[in-house]
Amino acid sequence: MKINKMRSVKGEITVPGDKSISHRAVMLGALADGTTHISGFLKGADCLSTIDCFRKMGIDIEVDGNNVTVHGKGLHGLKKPSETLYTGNSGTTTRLLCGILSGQPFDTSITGDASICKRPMGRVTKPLSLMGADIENEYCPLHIHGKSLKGIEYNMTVASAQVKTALILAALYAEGDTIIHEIEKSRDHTEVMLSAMGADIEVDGLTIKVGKTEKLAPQDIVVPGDISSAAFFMVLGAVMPDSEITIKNVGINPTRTGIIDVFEDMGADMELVNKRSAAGEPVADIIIRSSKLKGTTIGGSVIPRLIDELPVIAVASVFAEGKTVIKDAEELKVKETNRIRAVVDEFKKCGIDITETDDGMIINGGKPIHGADFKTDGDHRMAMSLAILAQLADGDSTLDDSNCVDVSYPTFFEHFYGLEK
Ligand code: SPQ
Repeated sequence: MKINKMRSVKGEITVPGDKSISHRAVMLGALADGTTHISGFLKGADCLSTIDCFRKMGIDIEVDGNNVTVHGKGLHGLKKPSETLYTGNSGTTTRLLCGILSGQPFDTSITGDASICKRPMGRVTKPLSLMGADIENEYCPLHIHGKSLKGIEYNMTVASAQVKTALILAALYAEGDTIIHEIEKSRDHTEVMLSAMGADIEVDGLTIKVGKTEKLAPQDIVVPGDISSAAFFMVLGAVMPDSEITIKNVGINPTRTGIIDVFEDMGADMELVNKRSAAGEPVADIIIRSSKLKGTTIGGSVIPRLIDELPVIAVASVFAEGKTVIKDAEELKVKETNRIRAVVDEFKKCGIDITETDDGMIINGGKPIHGADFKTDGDHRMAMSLAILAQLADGDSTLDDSNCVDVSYPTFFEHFYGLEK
């Protein structure tokens, strides 16, 4: 796909629903006793994989536009699927299912696409095994033999919401309390949703305590717009000349707003307006205007709060004056692609001054760049980031695969070109 150039952008968009919340709403809705109504659901490929897996376990799920109705059968109502569960490109589906399926009275197998088969699953299977789980393999396909589980106290070794959530979900089935200590605060949508559903869960800073839970109450879940999708338009609006974008209804849960902190540091012309709460999650509209960005250092506890936004933040830093250092971000290596290597390799094609480091990258911004033929390697976030990078490059650019945006943002290109002034 050739990336058509726009001179400036203006307008209003509503980004699709939050991917992390959409997954959790289906999973927890399936485990609740009764009907959960979800509005604002993200109909991206990853969340549709989650729906497909639960349908294969006997859960009746209706999809009508972005409204989803999940007829939950309770914590003990799943049935053994007759085939291997296929999770597509979705790390969240794969890892969270490990937590749920470890304590079921039946065996299951899970696999996904080529990217999923390369992503490490030992980070969930190992701590789950301490609870008594029996999972074969550390890469997909995984074979899960359902067992009785017991609570544990566990110090996390990576800042990962997926690992944390897998343990929390297994803990709902385990005898005795499970206590999890995070090393950094990661997204807490599972904890928020489970509390609302009446689970035995307490959060105190970085510590989460979960007891065996008999019943989850179904909910009406309103999914806010995904800040990880809004991030592309925050960067587009900031770097394009003579531009202004209003991004409506964006989830601003503090465990997700690292990009807002970084944009403030970089001097972005940005406003958060109309702050409100939607079904337990904070929401706002974000207004972003052309900005004179400056380089910054990004590392430490902010990393889990913006991990998925780092490729597009790297794009912003290309157009910022001075040096940007991204550090403590080794986790980028185990995403849909190695997102440190992918960003560095693709950015170098444009003549960008970028250096790969062990835990991130260093970018010297504010210099002219030229277009290139980009490879996405099927990574949705790389595709969208590179489309924005291409806007300010001299000459033409192409993307080898633009369909991968369907994973998290099927309407991305419609919104992107719809903003041309
Ligand atoms: O679901 P998947 O494939 O892992 O998706 C990604 C993404 O870029 O969309 C990561 F590749 O998001 C993860 C995120 O990086 C979604 C997620 C969640 O919903 O719990 C948590 C993060 O992963 P992790 O490993 O840090 O817990």
